[in-house]
Amino acid sequence: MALVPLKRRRRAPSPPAGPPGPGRFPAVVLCLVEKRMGASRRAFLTQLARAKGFRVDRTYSAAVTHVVSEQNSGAEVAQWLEQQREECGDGGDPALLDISWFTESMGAGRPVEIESRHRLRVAALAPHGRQMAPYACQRRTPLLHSNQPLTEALETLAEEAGFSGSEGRSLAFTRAASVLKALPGRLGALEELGPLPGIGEHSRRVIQDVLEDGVCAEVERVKLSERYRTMKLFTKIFGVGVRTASRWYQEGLRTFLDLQERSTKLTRQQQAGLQHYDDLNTPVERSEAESTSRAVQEAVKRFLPGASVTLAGGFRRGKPRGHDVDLLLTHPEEGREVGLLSRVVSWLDSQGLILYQHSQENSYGLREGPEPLGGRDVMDRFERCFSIFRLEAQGGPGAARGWKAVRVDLVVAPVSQFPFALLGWTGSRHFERELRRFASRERKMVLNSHALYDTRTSFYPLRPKKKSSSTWAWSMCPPHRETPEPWSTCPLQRPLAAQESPLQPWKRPLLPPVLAASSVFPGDPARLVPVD
Ligand code: TTP
Repeated sequence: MALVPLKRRRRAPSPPAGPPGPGRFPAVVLCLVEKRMGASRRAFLTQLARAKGFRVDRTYSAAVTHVVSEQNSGAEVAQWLEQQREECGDGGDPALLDISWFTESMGAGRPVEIESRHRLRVAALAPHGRQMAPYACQRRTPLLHSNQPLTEALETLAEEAGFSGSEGRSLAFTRAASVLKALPGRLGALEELGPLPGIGEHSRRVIQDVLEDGVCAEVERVKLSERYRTMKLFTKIFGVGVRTASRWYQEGLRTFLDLQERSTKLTRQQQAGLQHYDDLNTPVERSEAESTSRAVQEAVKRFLPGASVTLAGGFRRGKPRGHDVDLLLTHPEEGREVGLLSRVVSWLDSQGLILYQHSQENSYGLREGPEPLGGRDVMDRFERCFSIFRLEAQGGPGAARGWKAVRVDLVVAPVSQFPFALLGWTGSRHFERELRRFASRERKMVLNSHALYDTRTSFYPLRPKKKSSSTWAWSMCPPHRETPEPWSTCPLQRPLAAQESPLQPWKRPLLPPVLAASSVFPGDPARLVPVD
């Protein structure tokens, strides 16, 4: 390629900003990777391509169809792409090409057909696979990834297995999907997977079918099956779990009309769920989650100044939308949070903001100790309120009537348990499950949303020592820029003296053994994907 000398010119003009229209080839949008190519050469190539009628975008977006780089490996460009996707919050699935494709296209005056010799080898997947950590909580999983059709197929089977009560099978498909989400690029062939952990025979067959035919017949059959469709319809009602939906299905119920005609007995929660079914199954936007959080903050401030409200769940992981809003309430002084929830909920109710609510008391006793090692206690015992808010509609389905029903969970955590609550409520469910499995199998500890216990020495809870502590669980909920309070005010930011311990009557709070955070969890959980 001798279009321009590789040597850098003294002043590198940046490529002309903005794409000028669709160009002569509307199906092709180029983006050139500057790394190794250099700014001046990139600017020159951009101008050249535009002169020939190509659209060349300066920054990456989902519109880009061809990413061209020079002297970079496939793995490097795949990593670059992942970063761009995260930055622009946009997906896209462009071809990753070597400069040879660009040179030939310029020579031909049109985009030449992409041949395999033009493609960058992202077969770095196999080596990556061999290095891939076995637990999902040890892997970096980006919000947007390149294997959507594969993970969707596996997750459909996971969901179906869950509907049939086959927890083991459901978990196997979920694990396989989670591994694919952590791959650095798009999987082109099954062989590229190599000996990846967590992908069993059945999942491999599904992957192969999707890679070869674009769909997997088994998945398509499941999606069309009456049982799957009915279970999906019913479990999307707030308050209806797999067991209830399954019973209704066995009784021959298939539609909401059936529920009505057979006078099916519904709980108050299910009635509310059915009444607001459409709204509750419309994604909650981040702006809606934030305005919910502000409303709760205002109420909290009225009754307990200094208390904090933290947005958790998928939104804390960076998702732009979710199915509900999870808010954690705490106060920097242990015990001050008691009684707060009922006052907040009553006030919000009096303001006409609550359509439905039911609360549950805190039932966690530190004396009890945790579940036995390997126990499956994923539910926490914090005081909480399951509610449906009446939120001012900001466009969308509720715009005509002016409001929208939104599911909100309010959870109160005493400050000594707050780091664990925040970690537990950040999710995803699969991440949490894996974290607990890691704790139990690899560290002989028990982690839940209240505490971390060392079962080798005792069942005493370990407490976070300070922000910079090497406790791995603590390090997994670092102060994130999106996490406002209570990190700035939280006393746990400094080491607590034994007498300050909120964990009385434990005689002596055990300090965590040295567990290097980096060996466990290299990334920031706030940027992890939901894998459930
Ligand atoms: P969810 O709100 O159920 O899930 P999410 O926010 O990840 O998903 P979406 O984006 O679709 O809204 O739960 C958030 C996390 O909180 C979840 O990963 C596990 C945890 N959690 C508990 O610890 N206890 C609970 O009772 C529930 C409902 C969730």
